[in-house]
Amino acid sequence: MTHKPGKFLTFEGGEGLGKTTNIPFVQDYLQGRDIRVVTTREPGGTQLAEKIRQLLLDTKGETIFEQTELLLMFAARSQHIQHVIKPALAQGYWVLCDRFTDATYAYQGGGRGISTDAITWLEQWVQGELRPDLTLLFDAPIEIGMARAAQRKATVDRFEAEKLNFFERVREAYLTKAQQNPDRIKTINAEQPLLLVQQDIIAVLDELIGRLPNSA
Ligand code: T5A
Repeated sequence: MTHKPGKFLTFEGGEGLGKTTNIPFVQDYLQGRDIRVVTTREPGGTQLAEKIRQLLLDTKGETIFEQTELLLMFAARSQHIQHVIKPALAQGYWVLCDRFTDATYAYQGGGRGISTDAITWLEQWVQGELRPDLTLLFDAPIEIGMARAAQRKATVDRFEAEKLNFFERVREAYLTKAQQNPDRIKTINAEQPLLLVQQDIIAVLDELIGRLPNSA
């Protein structure tokens, strides 16, 4: 049996701005429209990629150099694409992914200062033609996300331990990417109360669903 290929939706933004909170909400909303959904995350999503995630987030052990960090992100992504994302899309599932390559442009590019050319080369090599169909970018002043994340958990991972100006550069890189890709990346004001955030999300999803063939 052949399936209509699914859609690839990614959730992006700085720390603690509501990606993880809103993915189940989007999942429920889409399932309510009879859309089959798979949820996953990066780095991670397969057994090996989750092990790479642990290495990347661990605050102990030897220094991880920027280049190593970038390559580990794409090593995990390669596994994830081949084992999870592509098979699910081919079977007609919509894939909801907590972070993807826009995070690499923001954190390794903006945050660490790695050249866009290097990231673009790896993106092309590892992903081929695969790009998200839609990206929800949760945006707010970084202090808001940090305060929310701090309320939720006591420990910080290796990225959360970075300084404020690192996260300013991450936010800037995300916003630049959104400006460059206005059709794909929809910026959501994450400073609002959750109810309003979710109204904005529904508006974006309805717009996408409305553009599908036979959606009427
Ligand atoms: N990374 C990842 C890279 O450097 N390069 C890459 O290529 C990739 C893929 C792990 C790290 O990996 C880095 C970036 C990350 O540092 P992660 O697990 O997605 O990635 O990390 P976090 O962003 O740290 O995930 P968080 O779970 O902390 O943030 P979320 O998911 O954005 O926030 P969430 O939903 O957990 O919300 C935080 C708190 O705020 C509340 C929630 O209830 C929760 O308590 N909240 C709100 N409160 C009030 N109003 C609202 N509108 C709210 N929305 C949420």
